[in-house]
Amino acid sequence: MYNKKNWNIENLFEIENLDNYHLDLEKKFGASDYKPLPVILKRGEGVFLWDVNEKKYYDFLSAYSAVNQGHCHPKLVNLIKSQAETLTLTSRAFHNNKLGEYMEYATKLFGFDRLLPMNTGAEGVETSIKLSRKWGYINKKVDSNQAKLIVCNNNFHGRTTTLISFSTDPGSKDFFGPHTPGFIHIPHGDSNALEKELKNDKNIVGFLVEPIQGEAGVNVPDSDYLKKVRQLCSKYNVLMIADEIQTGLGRTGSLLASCGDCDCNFGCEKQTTYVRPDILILAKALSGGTYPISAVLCDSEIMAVIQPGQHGSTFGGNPFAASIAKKALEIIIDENLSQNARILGKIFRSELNIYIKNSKIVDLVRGRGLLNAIVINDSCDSKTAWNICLKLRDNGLLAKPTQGNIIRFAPPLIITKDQLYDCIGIITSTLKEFEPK
Ligand code: IF1
Repeated sequence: MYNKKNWNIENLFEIENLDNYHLDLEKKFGASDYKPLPVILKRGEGVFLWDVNEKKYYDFLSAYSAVNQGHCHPKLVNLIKSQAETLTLTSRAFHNNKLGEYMEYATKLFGFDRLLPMNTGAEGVETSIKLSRKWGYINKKVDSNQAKLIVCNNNFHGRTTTLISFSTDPGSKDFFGPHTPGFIHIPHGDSNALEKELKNDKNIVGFLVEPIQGEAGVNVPDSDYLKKVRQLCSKYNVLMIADEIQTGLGRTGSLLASCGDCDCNFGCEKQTTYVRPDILILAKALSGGTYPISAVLCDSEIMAVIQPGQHGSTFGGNPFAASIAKKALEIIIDENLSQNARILGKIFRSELNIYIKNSKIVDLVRGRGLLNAIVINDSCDSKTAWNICLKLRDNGLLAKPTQGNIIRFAPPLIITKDQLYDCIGIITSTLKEFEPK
């Protein structure tokens, strides 16, 4: 605990207004697992954040796409208040009166038989690995303890010991071994590489894939990639596992990135571009950024492999989380957030492309919906992208670099056209400051 006795009231007042107060406390008492952009936030509403000095910012990270519905969405806040007064946690030792309705709503919305509730995204991915391994042993007669999953180079699926075991980022995995075995790597976006592996090994049970790689720098594969993946997984009787933790829930301009380039809210099974994974993992915006909630969806044949005592979580599926998740999904549908992301994303990329034509500092803009990134024309270990983000902050917009020279732009999906144009103005005028004279 910070020793407040050292400070008299006047002192404390002064310090509260001093940027370094909170920062110093974190520095002194926290772990060094993050290097945040130097801004101390205290309030959020919709697309905006305010720092401790009441400076207002556009949020262009959305807490890594968890706040698709906007900060402190009033419908979520009201629901949280009332559910907090009523019932929060029972554990799954007992039933509660919120879980079933949420499960029905979510499974019907996404078109799967069943939902398994967890908390963090990483737990959702872990759950999908357990499901697919056991499905393989039971349904595919995979050799005992030999189940393998195919994953992609440059993947990001979370931070648990098993998930970092198949990371290809040395910073994420080195010195945290021994690593969990049973993972095969292929390049993202390469269906030929997938088939080559599938042909070779009958013990492969699943292919775990981000439809668009987020942390790797918003890598969008060819438009027919997922379709080919689907066909290959079916051909070789392997589960297609879509990690839509970052790409799902409207972010890429459709309810799921697996919907591909399709305009409908969902119901996209009729659309030619929809690819239905065997296992779908959701998290982040499943709570609108209010609480850690994840979910794994699949059909009965797969879900049935987990029986009582074989998986679970103290908090997963609690009535607080279940009611929040249902509301968070309803907001995405009711407020047409997928469509908004689709339309505004196109504007964002086309406006930035106009800027890039005469730019020496920005190489390209890429993305889908409101998950976008610009690539800065400088080496990965340069400070340029970081310095641009500092300048963006000064100019009232918060974004964060990834991979050193890439800046991700992902505002809440409730952003309006006028706000977006305002932001494009901030971004392009900030970039201009970095163009060589
Ligand atoms: C950090 C990135 C985003 C994810 C996908 C699973 C998880 C994530 C596709 C795990 C989480 C987060 C975690 C956060 C940074 C962040 C991130 F830059 F690392 F890649 F969003 F872009 N699958 N991504 O993106 O979910 O367990 O965190 O709930 O770890 O620093 P989680």
